[in-house]
Amino acid sequence: VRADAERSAAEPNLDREQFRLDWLGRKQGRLKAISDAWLKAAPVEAKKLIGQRFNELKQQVEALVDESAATAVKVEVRSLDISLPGSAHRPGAEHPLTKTMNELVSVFERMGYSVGIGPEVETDFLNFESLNFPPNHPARDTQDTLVLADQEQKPLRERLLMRTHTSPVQIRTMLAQDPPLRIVIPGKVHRNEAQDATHSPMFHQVEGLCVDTNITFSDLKGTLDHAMKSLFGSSMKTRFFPSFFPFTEPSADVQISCPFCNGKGCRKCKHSGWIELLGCGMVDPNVFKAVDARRIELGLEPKYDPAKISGFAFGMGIDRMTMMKYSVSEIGLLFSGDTRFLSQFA
Ligand code: FA5
Repeated sequence: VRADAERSAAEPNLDREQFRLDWLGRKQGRLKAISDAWLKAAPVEAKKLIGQRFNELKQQVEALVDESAATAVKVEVRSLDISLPGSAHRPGAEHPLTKTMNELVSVFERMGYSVGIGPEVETDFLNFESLNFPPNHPARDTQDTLVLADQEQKPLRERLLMRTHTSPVQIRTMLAQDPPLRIVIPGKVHRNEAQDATHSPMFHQVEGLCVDTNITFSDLKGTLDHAMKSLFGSSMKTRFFPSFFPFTEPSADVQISCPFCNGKGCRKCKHSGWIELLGCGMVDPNVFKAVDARRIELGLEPKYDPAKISGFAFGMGIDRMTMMKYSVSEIGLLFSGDTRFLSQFA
């Protein structure tokens, strides 16, 4: 009873340690004194009874000590100083690549385009053959391909590979939908290329496809000029250079006036004032023919007669576009996951 009373008295002052020492201290604690005075000195016939009583007392005291400790934990929690400054949690931010991709996609959405996606593992037919790259044609060498293992026993058109561009999704779209259509397709692509400052074996493209009656090259120019101005600012200029892609005819490479020097000429644009950003062109009639042939194989009505419809397509490298937009010197920084780099975009 005395121990209990003392414990209660000690609690408001949190003097628990003193209470514990007073009772359980090895040299001068009360239990030690009781043990010396009563237990050790007891006559043999009383030892059992006194021992029992002593143990009861000891357990009681220990329970009080434990109870005090539990209360102490609660008291300490309650006594947290809420006026202390908290530790900062920095919120995450959109990756610069995702930012560029989303901005670009929404520019096209505002022009009435819908958004599509496709798989990164493709068939040779969709990645190459239907896009007018015949088997063994040298144009295939322009996109060094990563092929999946154990495909040799399959017919060439069914062999699986990592898509080298987002253009196969043009074919997927035309097999699934009837014209007219306007679609943008963002996604990852893979090529067997060594990494340097501007090349990566995995990079990102945004593909575009517009098919309708009477689509002309000037529609293509106007659309891409508007998209580039929306992304880089209205003072930016575009120019179109003749180029070659098997799936577009005529084809063009689009250059924009260098955003680093405003077209005056600097190291970034090799003093030309222009930077190349994307490939584009009018959909080659052979692509429409391949789509209709495949639609017939699949039991669908052919709808892409090149005598009745026309279209344009484009493909942009989003990694390089992001590098332009945010003055990033190394493509590898975009994939490094280095928070010192990424936190600059928060
Ligand atoms: C194509 O991939 C075509 N499919 C584009 C196209 C689509 C043309 C529709 C016409 C109609 P190209 O191989 O040039 O084209 O690649 C397009 C863009 O991807 C390039 O302009 C460049 O910005 C980017 N690119 C190509 N290779 C790499 C690479 N290794 N690393 C980073 N970006 C790359």
